[in-house]
Amino acid sequence: MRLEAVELIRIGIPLVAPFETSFGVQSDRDILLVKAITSDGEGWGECVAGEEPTYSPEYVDGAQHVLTHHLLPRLVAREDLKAEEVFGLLRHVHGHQMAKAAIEMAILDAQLRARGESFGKYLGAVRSEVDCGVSVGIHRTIPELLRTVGGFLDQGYRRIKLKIKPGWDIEPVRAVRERFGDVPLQVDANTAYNLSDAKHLAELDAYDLLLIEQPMPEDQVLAHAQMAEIVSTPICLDESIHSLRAAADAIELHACRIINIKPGRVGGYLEARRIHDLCASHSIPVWMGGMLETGIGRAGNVAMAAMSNFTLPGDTSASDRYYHRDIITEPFVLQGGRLRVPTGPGLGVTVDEERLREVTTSTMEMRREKTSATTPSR
Ligand code: OSB
Ligand code: MG
Repeated sequence: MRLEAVELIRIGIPLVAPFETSFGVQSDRDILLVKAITSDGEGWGECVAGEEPTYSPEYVDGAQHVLTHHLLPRLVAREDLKAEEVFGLLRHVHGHQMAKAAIEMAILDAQLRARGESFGKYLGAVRSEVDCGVSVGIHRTIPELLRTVGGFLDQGYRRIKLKIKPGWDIEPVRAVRERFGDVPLQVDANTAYNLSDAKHLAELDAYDLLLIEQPMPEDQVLAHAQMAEIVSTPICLDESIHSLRAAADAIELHACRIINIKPGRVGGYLEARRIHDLCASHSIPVWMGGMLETGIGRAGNVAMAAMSNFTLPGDTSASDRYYHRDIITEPFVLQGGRLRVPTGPGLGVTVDEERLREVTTSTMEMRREKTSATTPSR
């Protein structure tokens, strides 16, 4: 198919509650959506870059810039384009995985919608619904945290993940264990610690956690292997795993026993699938991460989480955990602690055009003929 045009749609949408991590608090999201208009029909992608480069070096304005000036020109110039070629065509642009993932996703969605195949079928889903966990932000007090966690458990979530940082780690874990017994529990530090904190984090070993996610900065892969000698709770990497190569190296170094897969962080669903397969061949369980996605990104993540080696509950929570009103016509609803994998063509969700208009803050269109003629500058 040919990529005739790409719409870059920015939306501003409030979260139902502020979400605090070791790198900051978020109350509203500024999200870049990508609509691919192809000779075979349309497809949607969602860019997971945040407003600021605090989780990763990518941020939403930068993603829009690199798409406009460096990525889309490499794709719209093609007479014939398949989603499977996108990753390779963009290889000379270093980094910018989230921006690359968004356009690959939109093209894959268009391609699959055109042939009536779902994301789940295409990716090799082996189940029709997926177990869901929920990521719980840092709270001001322990009683407030316990109220939030209790509410999520009442809704049926099958696993709780607590965000931690220095000064908010052992106490909240102890309090949740004491109040809620042996609920599946894990923590995520988002790089907030150093190797010198290993003895302190080893205190978490007493609480039977499923894993500790990304305790140290993303480039400190070897330090994670060294921390694993001191901390017996399994270490899981998130930020460090930005490619198949990074995953292979981390596994070889024994830096992690579990991997969190986020398609946006690794350059798209196809690279994410390669990481899934690599992990399966090394008996490394994986689980689906989350980036506070709208129903568009969530649809792809839920489909991928139905693959065989996704054996731990993911951060694939229901739409209402994030947004009062999602931008798809049928939001994701938790049923028995699970979400159903969409079965319709492509992502299998329909954008709610009225809601989309309501939250849209800007739109930009890149057309094939214009793009090939001029190099936009800023
Ligand atoms: O580290 O997993 C993370 C949200 C934004 C950036 C990074 C992370 C997260 C989450 C939320 O933990 C997961 C979700 O519910 O989407
Ligand atoms: Mg994480």
